[in-house]
Amino acid sequence: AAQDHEPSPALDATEFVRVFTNELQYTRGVTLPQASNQDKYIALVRTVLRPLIDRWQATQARQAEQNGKTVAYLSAEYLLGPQTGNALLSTGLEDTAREALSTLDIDLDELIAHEIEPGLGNGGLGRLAACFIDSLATKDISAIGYGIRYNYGIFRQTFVNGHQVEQPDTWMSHGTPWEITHPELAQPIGFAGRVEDTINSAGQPARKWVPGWYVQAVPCNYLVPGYGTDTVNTLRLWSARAADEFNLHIFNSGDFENAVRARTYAENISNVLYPEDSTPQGKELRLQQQYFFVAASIRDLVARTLERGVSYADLPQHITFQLNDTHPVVGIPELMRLLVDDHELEWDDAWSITREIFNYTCHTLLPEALEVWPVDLFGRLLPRHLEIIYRINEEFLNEVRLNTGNELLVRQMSIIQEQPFRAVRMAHLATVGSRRVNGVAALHSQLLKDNVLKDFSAYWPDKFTNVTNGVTPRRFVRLSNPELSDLLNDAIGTGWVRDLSQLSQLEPLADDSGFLEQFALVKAHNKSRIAAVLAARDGIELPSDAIYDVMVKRLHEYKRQSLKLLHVVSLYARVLAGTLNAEDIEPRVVVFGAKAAPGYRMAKETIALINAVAARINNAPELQGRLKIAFPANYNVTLAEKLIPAADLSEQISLAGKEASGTGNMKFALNGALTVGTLDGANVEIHELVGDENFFLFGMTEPDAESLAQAGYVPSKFYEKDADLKLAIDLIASGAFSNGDRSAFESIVSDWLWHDRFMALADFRSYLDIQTKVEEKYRDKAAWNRSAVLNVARTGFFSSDRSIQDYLDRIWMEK
Ligand code: 26Q
Repeated sequence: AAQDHEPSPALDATEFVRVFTNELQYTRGVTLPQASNQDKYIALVRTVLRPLIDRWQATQARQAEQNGKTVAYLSAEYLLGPQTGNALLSTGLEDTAREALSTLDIDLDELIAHEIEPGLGNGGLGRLAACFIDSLATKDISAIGYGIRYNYGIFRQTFVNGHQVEQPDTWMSHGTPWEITHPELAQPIGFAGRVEDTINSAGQPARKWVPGWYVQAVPCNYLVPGYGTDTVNTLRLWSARAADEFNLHIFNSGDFENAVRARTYAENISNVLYPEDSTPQGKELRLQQQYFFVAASIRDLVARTLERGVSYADLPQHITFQLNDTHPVVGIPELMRLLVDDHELEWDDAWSITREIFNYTCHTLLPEALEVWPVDLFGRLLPRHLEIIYRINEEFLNEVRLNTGNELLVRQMSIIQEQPFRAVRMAHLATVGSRRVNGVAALHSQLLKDNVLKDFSAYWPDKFTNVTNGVTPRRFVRLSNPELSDLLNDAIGTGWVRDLSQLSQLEPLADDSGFLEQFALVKAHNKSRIAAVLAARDGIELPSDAIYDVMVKRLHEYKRQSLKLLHVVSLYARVLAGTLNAEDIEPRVVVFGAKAAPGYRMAKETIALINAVAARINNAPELQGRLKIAFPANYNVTLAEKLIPAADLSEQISLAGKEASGTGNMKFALNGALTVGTLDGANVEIHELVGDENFFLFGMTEPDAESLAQAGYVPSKFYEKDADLKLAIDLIASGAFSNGDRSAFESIVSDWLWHDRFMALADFRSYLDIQTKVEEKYRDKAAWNRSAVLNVARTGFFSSDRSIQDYLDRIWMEK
């Protein structure tokens, strides 16, 4: 039955050749001998798009007819990654395309590699949105993703003398054949201006927003194909175009040249993705982005639903808006404004509809990552929305006062903070205006209830739930690890691609030495593949027979890349000091991939330090080539797909209680890497599922870390007490990695000794000890491979298909 779901190609090789050459001729205007790689790539995409567009149109017709509930995922980020392979997979056209193109002497893989990935997200949150829309389509759910079509996605990272330098991401410079744009369907989005008293059509006093300027939101559609199903959903990203009215309002006619020039102000809105992913800057343009895409999205879906004859009161039966963090929360007052001001509903009716429609997913625990908007800025840009928020807050706080009589609680729960400046607390607005609030891993959801949103969870215990994150097995196993996929298909059939829980059928094969050897061959193959990729891409030379120890994620202090680095430096320092023989080091390649927010100084210095250490140890004769650091620049989805399948060890070493979930951790485990990790985020659930023997657990627990912080953490005590730690830090401080310049990494060294907010030094000993266990286990190949296979067999839970089912059961379809 599983075989039934294998996509069957809509074209054979002969037809493929015909359509492809036709596209070359009539959309590119070239003959085959004239065609560039860009021409061929576009012709390939347009050929593959045809059957997808047929399915897409059928999906829209079917969903309109069914008239059920549509899930609208609102996210400022979608970190899609390359599209071509996924489209070939879902159309079942990969083999056909390869065969067809080879008859024209074209290498399919070369064309696939030609694509520049749409990097319209920062990291975990944006990639999660991309996995979720994949799963929604695969599960045949009527869904639409809404977001922003940035002209420039996440910056391209380069290293200059080991320091990060950002380059603009020009992913659109040659256009993209994946996008279907409709400028004629643009809708005007207002900003600023004033609010007036007015009389509504029933003769009642009302408020009316008169915006000061407008921008047009142009829908750009992307197809989101399910796997093994006919469903092709839509990802609708909005692009900003200057409205004609724009100039009339701001400039007098007459100054034509300046009026035209001023159009770029409006078009700026969708120009660039903000690269901060943890300490949001309260930039006005960012708030413009948020309102721009949310207002366009809500109007789009509400209008289409009302057109189908649905009444206002019934909107919650037909629409659910899922808020991906607080970035789209301005949607709550926007829907209120739409219902009350534009559609003239009573406030109370509008409010009960709104609170039924929105749900909020929180992705953080760090207080500095919680979004707040100064009320003066907010009120200037969105004056009517601020009024609405004030009224929501007033009524909410009156209710809290009535129910609890606790004035302190009233202040704590207020949507408006007074100190250190008056601002809208977006997480409070989201919680008050949503029916359900969820965290992204079991521990995270618990900590949300205990800390960040504790007053709210005490007040509304049933509002809070958990949905543990997941990743799409299509992209992160089937596409990225074809050799493992073949092995799985032979062992348990092909059903796992749509039902990842079937991986549990592998369990008995963990004791089959023949299977373990085949598994080891796949891993070895993937290591050679990544070694070749890194040699060609970055000029990095690596042995392929070593432990591949991989830490890839955004650079942040709480994630503790510096702890990984201290481990490496400590091995080197001990070899130099003569307390460790290089021959006793199990050969190891430590791979880092990480972008730092451009304004995050400590993160950027950490990058420079990793590169400096790499430059030294990679050529240190004392180490006999047994320890290497590879830090390829510009880690992105394309590289992740090559790197993760090659990993033996997955580094998930955040301070317990700081990483909401993590999703890289899941991708690694599913590809048979063993995790070295703390009890943080979804690591807790991975550890629980794979079993302690198959996971390298270390470090403080969240309560441990909390007590240490309460007791007064003094990192220098750990430095004084631990000779290996001291040796490592002293080596860095001595200038060994900076040509004797002791000042180069001075701020990192003094941060370790005097602040160390995320307690890397406190976990150092435990981390070193567990890494010794890693080496011991790796020497026992059979034991290692057994654990690796058990990681695959026991982590099917982390499919984003399962996450989506949880959203359906606990949030979207919950009664
Ligand atoms: C907000 C306002 C202004 C500018 C930028 C931002 C902003 C942008 C991106 C704030 C946060 C982000 C991204 C957060 C993020 O990626 N969080 C991660 O989400 C993952 C998916 O749930 C989790 O697995 C990670 O643990 C969490 O860190």
